[in-house]
Amino acid sequence: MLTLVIGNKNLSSWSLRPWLVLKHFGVPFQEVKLPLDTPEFQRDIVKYSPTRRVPLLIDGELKIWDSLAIAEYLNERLQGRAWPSDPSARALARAVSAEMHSGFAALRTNWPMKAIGTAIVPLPPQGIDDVNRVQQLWHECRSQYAQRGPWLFGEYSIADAMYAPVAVRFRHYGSRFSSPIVEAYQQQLLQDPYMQEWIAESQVEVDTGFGT
Ligand SMILES: N[C@@H](CCC(=O)N[C@@H](CS)C(=O)NCC(=O)O)C(=O)O
Repeated sequence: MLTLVIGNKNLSSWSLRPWLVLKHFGVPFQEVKLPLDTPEFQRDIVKYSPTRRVPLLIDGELKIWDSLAIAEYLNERLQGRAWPSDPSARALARAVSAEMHSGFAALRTNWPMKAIGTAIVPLPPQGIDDVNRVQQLWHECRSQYAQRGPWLFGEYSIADAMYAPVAVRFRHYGSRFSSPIVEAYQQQLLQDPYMQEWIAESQVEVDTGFGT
């Protein structure tokens, strides 16, 4: 049985990504949840992660840190099913996922993920550029792959998991959308039953005061 060590569901955008990959591809796992930004987190995370960060996947003796490395490991266990089967689509899916993983710092810093609630927080120009770029790539992917299914590259892939927290941010901070195609994809991510499960569990955390 795999174990995924994660942070609060309300707050931990990096944890959400591999959690969604596990759920979407039906991989059984158990989760260990640590409350971010608490002394308890600092005490317990050292038992699991050399980087003191979540997420982390445990498979027997093997410990894999970092969301994208976990997603790649799961993809190998799934015989490549977590990326698009078409080589061109697969290359683009990897490019947009890498862009998410290494970029959009202004968006991530100014609009941290909160699954519950709403807020009005103006973005600096770099944050607005990030929002525009995300929406541009969503529009391009959805326009190109619409006939194959409702996800970025038609069928669900790691790329959708990588952008799921952005859909949550857009909702929380009331982002505008550059086109109906972009807004429909945000809704696709939010209405996903696994995302709904994550949001419901986030609400329980908030109601019970789990973490911050
Ligand atoms: N590049 C890492 C980022 C992981 C990360 O920053 N995780 C945050 C939570 S979303 C964390 O563990 N923060 C705890 C801390 O900094 O003390 C990944 O993709 O997994």
